[in-house]
Amino acid sequence: MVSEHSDAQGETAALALKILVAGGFGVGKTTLVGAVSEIKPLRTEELLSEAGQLVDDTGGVDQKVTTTVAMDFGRITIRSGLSLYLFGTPGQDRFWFLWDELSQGALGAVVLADTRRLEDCFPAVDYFEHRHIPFVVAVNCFAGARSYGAQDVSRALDLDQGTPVVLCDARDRDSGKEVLIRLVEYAGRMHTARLLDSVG
Ligand SMILES: Nc1nc2c(ncn2[C@@H]2O[C@H](COP(=O)(O)OP(=O)(O)OP(=O)(O)O)[C@@H](O)[C@H]2O)c(=O)[nH]1
Ligand SMILES: [Mg+2]
Repeated sequence: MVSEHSDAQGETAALALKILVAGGFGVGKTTLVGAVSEIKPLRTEELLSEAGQLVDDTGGVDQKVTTTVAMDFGRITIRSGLSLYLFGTPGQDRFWFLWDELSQGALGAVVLADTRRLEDCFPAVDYFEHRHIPFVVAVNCFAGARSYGAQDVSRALDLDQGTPVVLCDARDRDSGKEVLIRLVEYAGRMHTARLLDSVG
């Protein structure tokens, strides 16, 4: 989704870009969208039910009592005239059917990762790689998790060369904003390169 509109005087063209925030279960997607959003984020949280315990793998996320069942939505202005609409995906496998709809028209995606459960973000990495949607991997540095460098994570996930890996704290607004800026810059470069390829 890329939309442009002018203000009442028709002077400044505002650009709104759609960004997905994806990753495995309980990695901090809802937290990130809530931390950076300048509007009250829309959430679709439901209590983790006893029935769900059979299918929801809460190992490593002991404190977690709710989960996203449809999406998170928030908005952030990166700079004057450029805002991002953020769509947080549900983390659990049983909501995969929502991803195709959510990713329609997205400029790019943030794949959040937790180094204690790195394999949980493989499906998101695969999803965006196959669809050629530019993404950055943002390692949410939970307390108690051994710290790995960006290079280690990039190697462990077997990322294509150039795919940015950023360390972040999903609870921190500035940190989250930094991740989004990296994504917008990277996606901009990727789209320009593709455009040049297609005319060259
Ligand atoms: N210590 C620490 N806790 C965090 C951090 N980010 C999120 N949390 C906590 O981790 C839990 C999971 O966060 P959520 O934001 O709900 O994760 P999610 O990825 O949206 O989860 P699902 O939608 O269920 O897949 C919450 O209890 C957060 O308070 C972090 O950076 N550090
Ligand atoms: Mg969530």
